[in-house]
This record gives sequence, C-alpha cells and structure tokens, in this order.
Amino acid sequence: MTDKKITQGEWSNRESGANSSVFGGARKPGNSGRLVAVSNRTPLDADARAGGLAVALWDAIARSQGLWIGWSGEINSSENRVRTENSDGIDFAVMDLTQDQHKGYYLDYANSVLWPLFHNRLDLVRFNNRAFKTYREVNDAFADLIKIHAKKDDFVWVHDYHFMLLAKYLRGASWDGRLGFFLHIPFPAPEVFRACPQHRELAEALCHFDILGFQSKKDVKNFIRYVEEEFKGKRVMDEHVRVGGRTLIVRHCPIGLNAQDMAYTATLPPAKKTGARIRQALGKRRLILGVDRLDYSKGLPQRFEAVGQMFRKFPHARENVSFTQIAPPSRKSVKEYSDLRHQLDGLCGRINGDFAELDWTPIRYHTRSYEREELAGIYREAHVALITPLADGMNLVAKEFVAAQDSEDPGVLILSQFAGAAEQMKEALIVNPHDTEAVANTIVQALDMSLEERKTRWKALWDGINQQDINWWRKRFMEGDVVDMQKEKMRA
Ligand code: ADQ
Repeated sequence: MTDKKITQGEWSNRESGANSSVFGGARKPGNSGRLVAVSNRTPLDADARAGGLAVALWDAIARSQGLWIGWSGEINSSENRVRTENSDGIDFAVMDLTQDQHKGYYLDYANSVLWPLFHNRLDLVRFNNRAFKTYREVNDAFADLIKIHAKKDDFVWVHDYHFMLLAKYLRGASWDGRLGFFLHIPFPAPEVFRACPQHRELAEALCHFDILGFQSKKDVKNFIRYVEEEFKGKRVMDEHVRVGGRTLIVRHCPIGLNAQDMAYTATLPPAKKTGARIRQALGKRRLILGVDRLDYSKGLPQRFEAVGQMFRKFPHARENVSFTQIAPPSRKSVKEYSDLRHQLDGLCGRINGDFAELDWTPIRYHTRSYEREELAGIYREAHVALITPLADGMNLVAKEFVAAQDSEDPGVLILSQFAGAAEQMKEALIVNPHDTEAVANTIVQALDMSLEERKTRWKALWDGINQQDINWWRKRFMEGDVVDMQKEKMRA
C-alpha cells in the first residue's frame, strides 16, 4: 500500500477544490440506495448480536437489503481472507486480519493509542508510529472491501474509532457516494487530541465523511473547535461545518437503547428468578449496584473508595446496604487491565477487611459476565445504581438501569458528570467521580430519598430514554440525509 500521509500543503490546496457540495456533489435526485454498516465487530459474532447496535441497524439494513462489513473476528497467519454470507436476511462481508494487522491496528493503535487518548488518559497512551502504519493499512483494506461490495448510491455508515481513515481512502479512490461516521466514544478536547502525532491525519480523514455523529454536545464542540483552530474550518449553519473545500454535517446524536424491550425483559421469569436469588442473599439489606466492562475509563477504584468512605462515615449504612460490582474483564491481554484488576482486588479486600461482619460482605465484586435477562433482573432489584465513569461516550448501563425499574418503587441513579448520558439524564443524582466524599454523601442521599421523589425523578428519566430510544438515534443520524434526499426529489 502507498503511504497516504497528508501534508499541510495538500490539505490547504483542496480548500479551493471543486468538490464543494454538502455531499461532495454525489447526490442524485431520488437516489435511494441501501444501508451499509461498517464496524470492527459485526453481529456475526454471537457476542455482538444481542447488542444495541445490532438491534438498531438490523431492521434498517434488512429493509434496504443492505449489508454489514467488518472484521470476521478471525486472525489468519498470512492473508486478508474475505467471507460473504447471509444471516437471517442480512448480507455480511467480513475479512480476517493477519496476526501483524491484529496487533498493530487493533491492539497497539485502536486499543493502546486511540482508546486511552479519547478517554483523556494520556498517561496510558503508548504512541506508536509503526502501529499507525498498520492502522492505515487495515483501513485501506476495508476501504477496498467497501468498494467491492457497496454501490455508489448506498449510504455507508461507519462505526467508531477503528475506522477513522476510511472516508479519505474511499474519496481518494474517487468514491463519491454518501458516507457517515458515528463515534461511540468521546471526542477529546483539542489540547489532548494534539498530543497524538497523527492528529491532523486522523481529523482530516474524518472531514471526508458527509455526516459525523457524536454522542454529546461536548464532543461536537471539541471537534468543531479542533477543525476551526487547526484547519480554519467555519461553522456555516447550526450543524454544517465548512472545511477543506467541503461542507460536512456535524451532528449531536446521543445513542439510546431499546427501552421498551429492556422494561419488558425485566418483568419476565428469568429476570424475576435472578431478582429473587439476590433478595435472598441480601436479606433485609438494600443493593447498591455497579455494572461495567472492566476498563480504566469506568472509574472503578474511585467508586470503591467512595463506597468505603460511605461505610466509614455513615456506620448505620453498614446494617442496611451491600455494594455489588459486576465487571467482566474485556481486554485481558493488555497490561493496564491486569493492573486495574489487581488494584480492585486490593481495594475490595481492604474494604471488606475493614467493615465485614460474620454475616455481611460490604463489597461483592463479580468478574463473570451476565446474560441480558439476568442483568435486567439485577437492575430491577437494585436500590441505587452507581455509574461513575471518569470518561464515557454515553454509558448505556445508566439507561438500562432506568428502563428495568418498577415504576411503583424505582431505584435511584447516581451518574457521573463525565458520562455522555449526563447531558440527557439530568434527573439522576449527578456527581464528580473524583470527589469520593461527595459520592459517599450522594449514596446516602439516594438511600434516604422518599418514594415520591424517586418516582418523580424516575418518570422524567424514563420518558427521556423512551422517547430518545435506539430507533430515534438511528433516524436522527440519518435525518439530514433523508431531508436532503427529499429536497432533491422535490427539486427534480
Ligand atoms: P461500552 O464502553 O462497552 O461501549 P456501555 O455503554 O456502558 O459501554 O455498555 C454497552 C453494553 O454492554 C450495555 O448494553 C451493557 O448492558 C453491556 N455491559 C456493560 N457491562 C456489562 C457487564 N458487566 N455484564 C454484561 N453486560 C455488560 C461504547 C462506549 C459507550 C457507549 C456505547 C454505545 O464506550 O460510552 O455508550 O459504546 O455507543
């Protein structure tokens, strides 16, 4: 593959380029096309199949007879073997990665540079120019796969930080079809992003998409400020940014969940059975719950410290509550994750050592994963959910917890100000996860909250997540595209 590094000169030359319509001049009156999703993992993976993204996109892809493109999940020693198959009415085109690509693109660049950088953890970033070359190579290979399997009137919707360069490579190969990108994780402040040696190349590549969707208003602001400062971009309308001779839509588009389905699942027998088991184990005590993937962005050590402080400062709480944290390890091979695991084991041991009674364990910490039905039952049984990430694109657990509650006796959500969800879920008790004393006080406030206040807060939260659910999110992302298509149809 050719080295596609972009120099500042090349970028500014394009400012006077001819390709200047909102959709790069690609839109033809009345074009319909299919929906083509591109994501690192696809629902061909059993693990991803039940996830929100699969649910959100499945019907829309099936209706448009579209397809899903991504990594097969297989590591092949020498070649990018491509497999196509139809599963339940959806076509898939998935590609193996070679061992070197898996290491460079996925482990060393996506997971060890982009993930910590975008979650504000510069201290954990391992910048790696060699891995970036492999990241380029894999993006280029997926661009080729898209060119083979997608058609020019399709809408290609790319997901997440694994594929930030795709649009640039497609445009470079004269692809003028519609391209959208949704970032599931936060977009960092420009000052943090600039620490990355490849920041200009990554951001410039993003500007080749037609629509960029971000989880929070803060992410939108960060991105726009970056292109204004770095590329002399200009906001020309509410959502339109003119940069490098093109106009792109930059949209605030918070992801939701299938709220009705989660609410229903929480009332089914498997959820009830799980709830009954927890009740039996807790006896008269109430449950404070944390549910996360084991990740340093989720603020687990600070959360454990806050719970410890709560037991220290409010001795009466020791008789009334137990804290359960569910956090299955997600990236076992990465050192930072095993360090975190050790840190949590230590904290848990210390707090239990300090406060446990013969018949009571203050902190229970489970590293096993639970089925969706079981999780629904666990959420419904919890009196307080403690969701305190240090940085999080959205955090769907917060929304799932609310959806699973009994409207007559709902639990209380304590939510970090640094979760994207905090912009929407204002009726939660919002906390700064670094302020462990304030979090400890807020737990007690939640435990003492009257039924009336719990119901009022819950109702407002439920209305929000039910209205702005997963289908709302998908439609919102596609909105400009649809609106624009309609305008073009009317003009035709
Ligand atoms: P994640 O970081 O994985 O996703 P999150 O949104 O909290 O974070 O969870 C996604 C899903 O994983 C939820 O449906 C949840 O039920 C499930 N999950 C989390 N912990 C679990 C556990 N312990 N056991 C079983 N299931 C668990 C990224 C971004 C988020 C963004 C999502 C969606 O980091 O900020 O909300 O994408 O855009």
